[in-house]
Amino acid sequence: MRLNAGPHARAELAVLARPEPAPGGWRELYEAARRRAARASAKRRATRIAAVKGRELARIKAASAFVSAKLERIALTMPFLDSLHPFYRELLATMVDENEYKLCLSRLRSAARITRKVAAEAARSVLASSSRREAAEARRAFFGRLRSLLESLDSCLGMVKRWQAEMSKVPDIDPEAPSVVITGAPNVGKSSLLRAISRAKPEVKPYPFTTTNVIVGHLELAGVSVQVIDTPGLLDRPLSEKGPVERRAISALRHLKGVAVFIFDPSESCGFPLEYQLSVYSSVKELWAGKPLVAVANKVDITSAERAHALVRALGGDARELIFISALKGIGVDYLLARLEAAVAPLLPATETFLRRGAASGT
Ligand SMILES: Nc1nc2c(ncn2[C@@H]2O[C@H](COP(=O)(O)OP(=O)(O)OP(=O)(O)O)[C@@H](O)[C@H]2O)c(=O)[nH]1
Ligand SMILES: [Mg+2]
Repeated sequence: MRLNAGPHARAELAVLARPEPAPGGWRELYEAARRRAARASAKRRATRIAAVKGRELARIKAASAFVSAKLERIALTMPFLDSLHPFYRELLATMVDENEYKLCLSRLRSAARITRKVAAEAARSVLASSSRREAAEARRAFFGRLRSLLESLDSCLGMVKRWQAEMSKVPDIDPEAPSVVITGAPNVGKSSLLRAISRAKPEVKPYPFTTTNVIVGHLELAGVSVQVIDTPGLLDRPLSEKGPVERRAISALRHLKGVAVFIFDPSESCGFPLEYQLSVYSSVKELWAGKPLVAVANKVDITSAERAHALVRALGGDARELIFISALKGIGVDYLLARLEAAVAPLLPATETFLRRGAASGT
């Protein structure tokens, strides 16, 4: 069962998922327009001037209708940044420059308008022409203008194509539903945990920054399917210095709801000393303020007692709730799941809670 997926979130995702594919470059669009024009006039063998004009008009109309509709569809099916949920808006901001994005989409829309205007002018010239040659010249002039217009859009079309490729990697997350957000320094075992508790298969590698995007899996907690979000590793540096990959994790911590799992690697085999991981922990606590957070010490299978104690000492009061696990070996994972269930249950909508109680009591 999908939990509390608001209609607003669904509509956004549908738009993110199905944009009108941008062409590889201006030439692809131009050649497609020429083919439409050729097809539109294929059956019109004309010799008399009126018929010749009709054929040229059909070519112009077919090409301009195709180009303007295509440009408009591309612009309109790209997500409208201002109305996106803040989580998606911030996530997309790591992939696109907002100003460049808006400018480029508005250029596509105005190019669609200009195409129609230029076509109307060309049509008037065709109608006013007094010979076959004049009519053909008016049509050629139209295609010349169309060609330079599309040429001038080349870099914009290329950008849209790149943005669409990036956006296709954005996972289907309902930002209004409770999530389990897995976070921590790089290489500590976040993706290994997602693998251990869901059917998702994120990449796991023995080096930092393997995960470069937010990844979603699903987990049944308290009888309800809950989203589990794996995030890129965080470094201990100010927000202003964070690159796009880290900022994807930040957008999840800032805007998603539910419970966060902060993973420590006290064995330090991740390559980040404990002290460093503790600084990352402090910044995550700030970002996730007011929402439940479960601290986890991973890689218990290779952690010395001395390193484990060092973490417990450094955490002070927070160590009371620390859970030792091995995501790789499955040690302590059931206990962690029970803790997550207890943390998520109060966040579930009242109807869900009611249904679960009913099921438990056999009603
Ligand atoms: N011994 C041991 N190794 C583990 C455990 N969990 C993860 N690892 C190893 O730690 C390395 C990093 O694991 P990942 O799951 O990719 O870590 P991550 O935190 O997702 O890394 P980034 O995405 O790069 O931030 C891999 O070599 C894993 O096999 C564990 O419980 N025990
Ligand atoms: Mg990872």
